[in-house]
Amino acid sequence: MKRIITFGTFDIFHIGHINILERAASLGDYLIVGVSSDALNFEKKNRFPIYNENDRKKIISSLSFVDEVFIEESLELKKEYIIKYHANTLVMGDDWFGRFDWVKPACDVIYLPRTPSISTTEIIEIVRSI
Ligand code: C2G
Repeated sequence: MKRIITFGTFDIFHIGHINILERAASLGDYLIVGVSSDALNFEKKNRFPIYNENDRKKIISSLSFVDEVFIEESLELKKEYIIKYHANTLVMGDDWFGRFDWVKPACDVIYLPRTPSISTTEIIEIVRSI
């Protein structure tokens, strides 16, 4: 059985998120998703997500092609999560291209193209400007 793992914030859930999760699921038999914690987001982006981690986790858990969801507390723990969840392949969007190659002894790494013209940041900017 091929186990896929992927990570993300998935704030203000949109079609780009669905597309990458669907494509990640299609590469294996079991999809595990690490949802970035609120604190990790603050560290990375200097702002808290619009939806809190429990709500973001609940949204991702409700998708039919997602099998298991956990909260990702740190970017540096990638390899530990991969081992803990027995993942064979790490899938990330290509905005992260090359950034997680260091986990490669633990599993394969695949970067998939992002869905063009949509992002959480753009949605926030559009809503702000209305
Ligand atoms: N994504 C995409 N197309 C978009 C927007 C996002 O394919 N138009 C993908 C990203 O490439 C990522 C996933 O959707 O693989 C989640 O995106 P974000 O919520 O922006 O995740 P991020 O904050 O980059 O967190 O450990 C890594 C981090 O947790 C990733």
